[in-house]
Amino acid sequence: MTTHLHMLPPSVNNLTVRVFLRAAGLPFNEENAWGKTRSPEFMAKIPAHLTPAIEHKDHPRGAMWESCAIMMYLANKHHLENLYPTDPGRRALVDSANFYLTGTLYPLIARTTYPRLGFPGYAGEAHAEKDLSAPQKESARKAAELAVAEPLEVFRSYFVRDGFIGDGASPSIADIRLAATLEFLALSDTPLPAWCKGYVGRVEEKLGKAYSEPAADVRGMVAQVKQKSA
Ligand SMILES: N[C@@H](CCC(=O)N[C@@H](CS)C(=O)NCC(=O)O)C(=O)O
Repeated sequence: MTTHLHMLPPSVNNLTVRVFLRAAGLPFNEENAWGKTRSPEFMAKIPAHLTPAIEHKDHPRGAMWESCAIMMYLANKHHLENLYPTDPGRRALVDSANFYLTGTLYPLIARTTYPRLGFPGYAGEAHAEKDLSAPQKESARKAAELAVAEPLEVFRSYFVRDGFIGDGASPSIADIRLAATLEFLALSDTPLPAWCKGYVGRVEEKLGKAYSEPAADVRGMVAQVKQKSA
């Protein structure tokens, strides 16, 4: 059964599921959701107006969102052991990494990079506050950038070590989520640690075109933003 993916090409949340669908070899089609996420048609299916979102006939509501939950659903449904191990210990590593990423690391990366990408900030964040001055916003952005180092080091020392998350011989859904996320860190002033570069390279080498083809959309936009600010 074909999965219909609503996606935004320059987004790393979306890159995650775009890589996953290709790596899993599942039948899918992609629709660019640019300008559509707040439309009544879209919100009737996906009330959170978020991408990535999939439509799938078997799903109890017919559609769902959240990158990690989408990968978990499809990996469970299609018994994708390599991408989402069933051994409880290995699965715990994968789940823990994904929750830590979406709950702790990603919000910092968003506050670091969204102002530079021109993406909207979430309500209450400095970047989204009209009354704050540019230096105040930059100081908040910089604080988030500096705070990225700690969770990143946790990923290195606890989850990734010298291999892949979940201790398998090939990338899991948590590696797809982390490698995709790291793509945006090319926009911070702090250089990406060497281990991150090696790690993304390892994930990309194992996944091949499944990673590099959709990653080109994110990399192209990151390069454009860097060129403009140079
Ligand atoms: N935690 C979510 C984040 C999804 C998200 O923030 N999606 C953004 C693009 S990066 C979006 O679709 N925004 C459109 C909107 O809010 O209308 C995930 O991992 O899927």
